Amino acid sequence: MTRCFTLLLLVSGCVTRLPWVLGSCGAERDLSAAQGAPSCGCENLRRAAAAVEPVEERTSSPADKYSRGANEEPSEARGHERDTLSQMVLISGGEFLMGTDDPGIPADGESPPRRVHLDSFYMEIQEVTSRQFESFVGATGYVTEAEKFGDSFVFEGVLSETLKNQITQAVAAAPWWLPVKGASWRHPEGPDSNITDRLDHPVLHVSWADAGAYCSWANRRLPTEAEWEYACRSGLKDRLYPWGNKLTPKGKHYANLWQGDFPNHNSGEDGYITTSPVMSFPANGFGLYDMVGNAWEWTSDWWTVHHTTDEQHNPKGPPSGSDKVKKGGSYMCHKSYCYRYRCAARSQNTPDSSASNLGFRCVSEERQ
Ligand SMILES: [Ca+2]
Ligand SMILES: [Ca+2]
Repeated sequence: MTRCFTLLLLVSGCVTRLPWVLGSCGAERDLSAAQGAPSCGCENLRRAAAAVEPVEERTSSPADKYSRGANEEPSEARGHERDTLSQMVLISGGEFLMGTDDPGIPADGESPPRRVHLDSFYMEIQEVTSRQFESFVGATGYVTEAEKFGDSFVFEGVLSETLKNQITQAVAAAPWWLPVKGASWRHPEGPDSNITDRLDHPVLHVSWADAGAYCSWANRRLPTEAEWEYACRSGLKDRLYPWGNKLTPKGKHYANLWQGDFPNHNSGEDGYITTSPVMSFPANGFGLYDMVGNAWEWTSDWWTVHHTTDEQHNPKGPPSGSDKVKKGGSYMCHKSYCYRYRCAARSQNTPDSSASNLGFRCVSEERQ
């Protein structure tokens, strides 16, 4: 069985797609592709393995201190985490310009802008939480792909010192990602961690199939990229973020992102070093929380960076591919490395990937 992870790396000002190949993929290693630091043209990068190096040689030091900062006044919705399915809001159909003519990361295929028409749909107002996923697993006995494979990717900054000392390899070019045995949605930082005190945080370490299985169980589905982006924009035209163009209007944080120097120091100015409880930040104009930041969110689309400029109705992306589109960025995103907490921004992972910053939410055609 092949299981390949895709990581992102900023090299010489260019975001490089850095795949990590594990297990039986090891024979497919192609270090020349992984180690090359291309100028932009990143869309041409091949899938290949990253070199690994001893942990001792890595120089990054993790951010591991929690710091409460802004947002002293929590959202009214906070604390309303549910042990059932998420509330949904109607996203009234309409047309919008998907993508942008001013891409923050051109290699990601953010351009060109294209006119898209969408039918109405309902969207969960929050990322699916660990509590909700636990209900699903309790009802179905579902086993996630990370649990089957026996490992998942964890950001070094959230690992315990004990566990870090046991790991002997890391991705050479992106040493902040470590493959951790036993990491899963129940144990986000490995076997010595649990979710007891954060059941209202987004569920992590779920693959694309895992996310789809949850949505199907809920009689829902993953959003298309177009639906997700339309919902993110919440009726605003040509804006970077769900709330406008300023990242922190009047000094207030509107999303759980990274402040400080990635990957070595996260100041936690927004109140959270890692994930936050869902709905800790203000909703957008459609009543949707955490559309950018907190956890990345899977969409149903296959990945491509080539888009038609023809008007489209309810586009569903390419018919096939190797990676799936994810949207919104995460608590790990900083402008210097991952300027992807914009509605037009996008990234991708192989469908069987899972990591400590990737989750999802569901949509439906029907009110439920
Ligand atoms: Ca944060
Ligand atoms: Ca999110």
